Order: sequence, then C-alpha cells, then structure tokens
Amino acid sequence: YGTKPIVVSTWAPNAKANAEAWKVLAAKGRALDAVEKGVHVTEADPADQSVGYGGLPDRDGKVTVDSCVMDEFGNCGAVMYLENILHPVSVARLVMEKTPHVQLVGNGALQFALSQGFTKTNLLTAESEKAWRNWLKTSKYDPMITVENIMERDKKEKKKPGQIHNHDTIGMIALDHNGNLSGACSTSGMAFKMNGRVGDSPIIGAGLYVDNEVGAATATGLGEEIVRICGSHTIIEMMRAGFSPEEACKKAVERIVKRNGLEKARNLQAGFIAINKQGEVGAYSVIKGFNYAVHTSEGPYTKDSKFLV
Ligand code: SD4
Repeated sequence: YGTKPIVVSTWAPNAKANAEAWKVLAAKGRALDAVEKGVHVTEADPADQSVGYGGLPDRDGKVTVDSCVMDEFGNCGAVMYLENILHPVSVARLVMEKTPHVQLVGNGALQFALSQGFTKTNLLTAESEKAWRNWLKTSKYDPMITVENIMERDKKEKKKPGQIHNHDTIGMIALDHNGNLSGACSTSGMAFKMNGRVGDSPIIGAGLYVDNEVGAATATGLGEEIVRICGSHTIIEMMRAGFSPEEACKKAVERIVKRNGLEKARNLQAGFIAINKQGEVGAYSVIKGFNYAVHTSEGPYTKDSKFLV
C-alpha cells in the first residue's frame, strides 16, 4: 500500500537528508522544495565522500560535481562537471527555473552559479586529498565495485557483510501532500574518475526521472551501466505499464545483468529506488549491499534492497 507524503533516498545514511526534506513535506510544502533541502544535507556533509563537500576528486585531484532536479511539471535542470560549488542541486534548480536550457557544464555552469550569487567553496577536504594521494601511489583505476572489495571493506570497517559502500550518491524522490512528485540527484561521481567524466547522476532519464502521472525513480552505482539502459526512465515506463515500483526497479536491474552477463554483473553495483503516484516504494540492486531510507508520517526507516545476483 502507499502513503503520502513520502520521501525516499538512496543509502541508509541519507535518513538525515530525508529528515530535512520531511520538514517541508510535513508543512504541506512542495516536493521539489523538499528534495532540494534534503539533498543540501548530504552535499554539505564531509563524511559522504561521494557527494559535494568532501567528495573524492578525479585522478587530477579536482572535485567535480554533477546534479539534477525534475519537478511535477516535467521541468528539469542539471549541472555537470561543476567545480567549487557547495550546493550543485540548487544550481541545477536555477538552470531549470531561470534559463531556457536543461544542462550546463563546467565553466559555463560555474559562471552561471556565480551570476546567481553562489560563492566559491573548496570542496576538497584534507581527508579526501589524503585518499587521492594514496591512490596516486598505485593509480589503479577500478570503477568496479567488486564483491571481493566489498568483503574486504566490510572487514576493515568492521561492518556486517553488505553494509559497506553506504556513504554514497544521493538520489532523493518525494511525493507531497498535494500528490505531486519531484526528485533530485547529486554526486561527485566515481572516485578518481578521468577528468571530464560524467556519470548517470545528472542525466535526466538515467540518474533521475519524474512523471507526475506515474512516479519517480533515481539511481546510484556504476553510472556507465545506468546510462546505457536509461535506468530511471525505464523504471517509470515499467510503472506506467502496471508494474509495482519494486518490480519496475527489478526490470531495470535485469537489463544491466543481461547486457553484462552473470559473471561480470557479480562485480558491479547499480541500485534503483522508485515511488509511484500512490506513494508505494520499491528498490532493487544488482548485487547485495544497497540500502535506502524512507520517511513518512509514521516516521523514518531504512531498508536493505533486494538484489538480483
Ligand atoms: C556516478 N552514479 O557518477 C554515480 C556514482 C555513484 O555511488 O552512485 N556512486 O556514476
């Protein structure tokens, strides 16, 4: 069954971002305002090394961020390869609201942000710089989130299996008091990526999609795989065809697994969350370890996603 209002985010630690979004939803505010406010929390949190401030840099030591928003009218805006801006989600929103365009990248996006009153912030924390300098010693670029890596990190961080990799890209989707849907997504992308690399997160249809008649979906994980199947848009179309949010997310995951084959799929992660117009929630991921956070009038909870391989 569904419930309204509701806000859902990728990754359990984003419960604190949901709490902020919930304040807007509980006051009968607009879903778009809720997801923007919510995503701010994670963007400003240095502990999340995949988003905004404290994000891990690319292989040249630059933190570049990607973000997008989509509202109940099908309006959308995105920024990509943006540097030195603390809240890219808000710049994405202004691209949507104040320009005739959908996407601004790099220096153009930065100039637009500055023209709108944003100020420059160094997003590279000492922690993340240290991680980068460590990485430079081997410069091994392995964007695959392998099962072995996960087990190793679980051990190191003394976590229960599958709990790792949980400070990550935030995708947030919400259904407000008026029954309107919106979503936002924000990331610093894959750690130590090639300079200029953009993943799924700011790509409308891949990292995020909202159709106010149907539902909203967003993604996390290996962006290249999510872009290849237009992940979030695929989920919306599956829900339009009558599948539940969970079934729809599973369909998207199945496409990734089919394309890669089982063996390769065992070594990559992509996770999706979705809500439909009734406020039903669903999620699915390629491998174990993905989780998500939900907040409704009954309070917050987090949940492990089902997975395919
Ligand atoms: C990307 N999807 O840039 C993002 C990264 C991510 O958890 O989700 N990391 O490909």
